[in-house]
Amino acid sequence: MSIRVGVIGTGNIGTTHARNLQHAVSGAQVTAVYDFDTQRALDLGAEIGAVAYPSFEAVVDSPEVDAVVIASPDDFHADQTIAALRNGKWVLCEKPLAPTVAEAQRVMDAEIAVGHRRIQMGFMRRFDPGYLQLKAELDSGAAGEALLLHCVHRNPQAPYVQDSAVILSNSVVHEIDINRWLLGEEYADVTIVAGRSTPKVGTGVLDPMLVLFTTESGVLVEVESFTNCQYGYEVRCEVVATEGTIDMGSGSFIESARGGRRGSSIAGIWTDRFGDAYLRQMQSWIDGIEENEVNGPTTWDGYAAAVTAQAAVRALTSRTTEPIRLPARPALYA
Ligand code: ISE
Repeated sequence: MSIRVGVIGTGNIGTTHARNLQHAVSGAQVTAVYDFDTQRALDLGAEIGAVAYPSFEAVVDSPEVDAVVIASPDDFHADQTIAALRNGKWVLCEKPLAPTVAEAQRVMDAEIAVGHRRIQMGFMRRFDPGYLQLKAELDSGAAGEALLLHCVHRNPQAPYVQDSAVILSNSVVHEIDINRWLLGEEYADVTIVAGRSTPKVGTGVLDPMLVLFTTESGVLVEVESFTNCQYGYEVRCEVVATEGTIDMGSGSFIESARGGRRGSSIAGIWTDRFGDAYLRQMQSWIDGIEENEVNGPTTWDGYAAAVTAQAAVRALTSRTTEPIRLPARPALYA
């Protein structure tokens, strides 16, 4: 029997997830959608054949829903995830788990109280072919041990991200998670470096900025975050290691030459660059539910990312290196 999914939040990513689940993921069907923009939910429901519900509470309470995708604005993630847990639902929570550590802690406490992992975090880059190849090459040891990562995360525009702290918790959170996963270790500290910002942002917003992490083993992770680069959507990662380098490139696998010019296309938005990863993520989530387990990043990963992001937010104002300290990992996430 198909896993019946409710999608809360039918903006860009919620709609992408709903369409993937309805048309491309095996073992799932979308039975419910909700958005505070009622018409947007009605339009998506009519398009994919799902019922538009009047509230998120009605979705998480529905006997026609087994699992819920939380794709609402970040500030709603914690409460909606906890409500879904308390109604016995499986959850795919879009990143971030929560903008603050306190909210992330509440979610983790709620899942520990349930006594079984039921939340998968929407860190879809872990399913991206480019990052999977990068990790496989690093783990092979052929390039030696990682010493330094150069990361670039550029959005063409991010009008709803007009705050340096939100850029860290909403956008840089991807680098925070993927580099923990890539290197298999936690961070020790973080420093923010910024100079002139683009005139496309308001006064005081650091865009671009460099976020410099040091891991517990001393690997330097440098992240350029630029959310208003104008030219396109680009995510890069180059590993500098003891015997060589490994470069994921920009994920555009085709380079063409004609008319005296050579080049490749550039993604317009994250659903272009990571379309395959979003689909693979959803299939892993549904497959995991069928096996009564979480097949991907857990609430602990969401919590660790929240702790790290909050330390970066402190570094924004302190303008000094801030330590990053995680508590012991709860047994549920061992
Ligand atoms: C957005 O929510 C995403 O998750 C994208 O992957 C990221 O590039 C963007 O900056 C976020 O706002």
